Amino acid sequence: MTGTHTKTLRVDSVDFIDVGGLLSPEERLIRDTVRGFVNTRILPNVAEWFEEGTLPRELGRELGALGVLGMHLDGYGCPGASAVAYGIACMELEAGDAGVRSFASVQGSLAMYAIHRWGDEAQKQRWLPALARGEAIGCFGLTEHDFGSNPGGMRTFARRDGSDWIVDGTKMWITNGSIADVAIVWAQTDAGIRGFVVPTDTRGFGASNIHRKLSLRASVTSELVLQDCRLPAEAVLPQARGLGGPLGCLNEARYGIVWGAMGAARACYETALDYAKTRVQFDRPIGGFQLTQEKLVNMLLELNKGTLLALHLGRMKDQGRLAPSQVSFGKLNNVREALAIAREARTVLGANGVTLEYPVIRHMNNLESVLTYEGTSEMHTLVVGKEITGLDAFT
Ligand code: TGC
Ligand code: FAD
Repeated sequence: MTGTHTKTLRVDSVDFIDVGGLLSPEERLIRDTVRGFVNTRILPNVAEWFEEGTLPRELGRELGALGVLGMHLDGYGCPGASAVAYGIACMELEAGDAGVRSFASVQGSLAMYAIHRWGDEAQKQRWLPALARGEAIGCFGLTEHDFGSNPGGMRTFARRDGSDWIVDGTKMWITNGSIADVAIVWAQTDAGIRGFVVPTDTRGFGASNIHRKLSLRASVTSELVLQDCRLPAEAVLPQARGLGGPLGCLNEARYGIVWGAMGAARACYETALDYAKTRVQFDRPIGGFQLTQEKLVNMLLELNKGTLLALHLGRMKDQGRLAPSQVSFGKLNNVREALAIAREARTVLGANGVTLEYPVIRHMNNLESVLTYEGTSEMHTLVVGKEITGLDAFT
């Protein structure tokens, strides 16, 4: 009878259904290595960075040495890891802080991926090895003040002047903007949307930081201004034409968020579970009250389901059969559930839940940005809605 054996099986209180058991030894090694880095380098410092509203620039080189910048890209000094391995790294980084995962996402999935996917050989040689090592920092300028969810309406314009390009326009909410060495800037042209590789020391390029954020504070967010910014002909990404150029990059970063959100959720759940076992009210640990147990179990269900979903989508991506709408499915579900977990965890901690002494409210506030960037939850709902009905409800 299997029933008697079942009693002796050990069940983990976090990875309850043993999603970790589905990982290869190499994937587990990557998980443990990134987790170790987060435990020693990020967690002891991140509350302070968050409070100060900074992220140390030198972290770029450290993340490069860790091998997580452009880790799913091949060649040019990139590790060529699988999509699952990349996702696991995102999950572990975001268990530290979404700002750190954002740094890696923007560098690897947006700036580096754009060059890797759409660039020519010279652009790849010039930028990818330095970006992989974290010696150079990249950013990705798509959003504008008046064009967030609808980037196709962007006003930034690039016109020809002889063989050169002259770019004018403003980009808003750009992660790493003011610390970047190179910006991937998307602009309208007479022939539709094109992408440009812009060294940030180009005359006419400027970046200033956006202050007073209450979310993703351990992350630099900037406004980019391009004024009569003259670029040589070879600055354009030759293979990218139309909105599919930037949206193709977003698929990569959105996929990383499917995993990353579960890292933040795990950190919140673990904190709430520990707290519930030790915090005493009415002469007993609050984890002994039925209402607290229901909260913890609901968090556990969504954490494990979301992690399993991330792994499933990752395996599909590695097999080359993950559609953009399936990435939207994952981002929509996992960020929504991570936010719900963070909010529930916050209640378990009572007043302690509102301080930076515990990671929960930091993750909770970060997840508000994660819900919005890389496509809002509404946009991803409409992407999935369009896929299942065949009807476009965006306009
Ligand atoms: P639509 O007509 O549907 O499509 C235009 C062209 O794009 C293609 N396409 C895609 N290609 C690859 N991947 C995708 N996910 C794609 N979605 C669409 C499409 O096939 C078409 O190609 P073609 O060749 O036929 O021209 O475009 P639309 O204007 O109706 O817009 C659709 C919509 C709303 C889904 C899209 O605009 C969208 O995704 N909006 C959200 C914008 C967004 O996500 N912005 C993110 C900015 S970057 C950021 O937030 C970084 S945060 C960084 C951090 O982690 O810190
Ligand atoms: P809007 O598009 O104005 O949307 C406002 C609300 O209206 C949302 O709820 C939206 O879902 C809803 N809405 C809009 N249209 C519809 C519709 N058709 N149907 C239903 N609801 C609709 N961008 C970059 O390019 N690069 C970056 O590196 C970057 N980093 C970011 C970092 C942070 C911290 C943040 C907060 C944002 C970042 N962004 C970046 C910008 C981000 O991608 C945009 O904020 C996002 O795409 C939404 O655009 P918006 O803020 O203009 O909101």
